[in-house]
Amino acid sequence: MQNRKKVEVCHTPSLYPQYKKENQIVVVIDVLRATSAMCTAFSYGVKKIIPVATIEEAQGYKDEGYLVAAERKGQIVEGFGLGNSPYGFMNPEFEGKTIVITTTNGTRAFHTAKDAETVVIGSLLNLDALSNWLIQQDKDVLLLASGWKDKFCLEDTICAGAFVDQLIASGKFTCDEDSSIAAKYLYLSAKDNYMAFLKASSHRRRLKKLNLNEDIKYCLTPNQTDVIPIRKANYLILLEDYRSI
Ligand code: 3SL
Repeated sequence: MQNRKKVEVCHTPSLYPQYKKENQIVVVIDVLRATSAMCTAFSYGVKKIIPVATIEEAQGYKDEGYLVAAERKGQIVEGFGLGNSPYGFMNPEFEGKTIVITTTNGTRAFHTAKDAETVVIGSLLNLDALSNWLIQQDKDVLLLASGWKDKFCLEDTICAGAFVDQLIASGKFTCDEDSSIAAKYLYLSAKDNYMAFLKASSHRRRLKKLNLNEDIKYCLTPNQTDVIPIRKANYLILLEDYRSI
């Protein structure tokens, strides 16, 4: 039998040192809402995204004339016109543009994996496209959940579990860590109605209080795009652009 690759789930950025391995593909996941917003931006024609960790860095880019999105506590940071809502990125004027973004957890997780050889962006929105690509790579995969301020969160775990499910079903992957097995079972329990399953989840409640229910519904609707954002240096581009460089 062919040597199967490992798929693992890391539930928060601070656990990453215990999961990282050489030659592994890291999938950064922040379903609500950073990685969903990034996938949406690319699917609406954005050319490049520069994730930055701090508001100060974001401000520096803004001062240089960049288009900058900044979110903290689920809201647009004062002084920035754009936050983390996927709907904010459905803008034809952004086609071909570079966007700088900072968010509470998603951009932090992206930087946590800075030493990984390959980093891609995952969400429910690009679930099938990214799963199919991962299955073809013949490399171990680590699904890195952004969580909320380093705490476990349900929506990222469920999304990670959906990737685990597809990779295992391909017959090319195995998972023997409890973190991946738990993610897969949570996904199987949630998949028929993500909204209902996540009703009591902390971030869904947080966003609902901010009247962001439409964002939640959108982010929890799988397979709305085929984009695969991939890291090059310190920024993200589309996989197809990466291949043609
Ligand atoms: O934490 C993040 O990166 C954000 O996605 C959080 S929020 O959905 O904008 O509140």
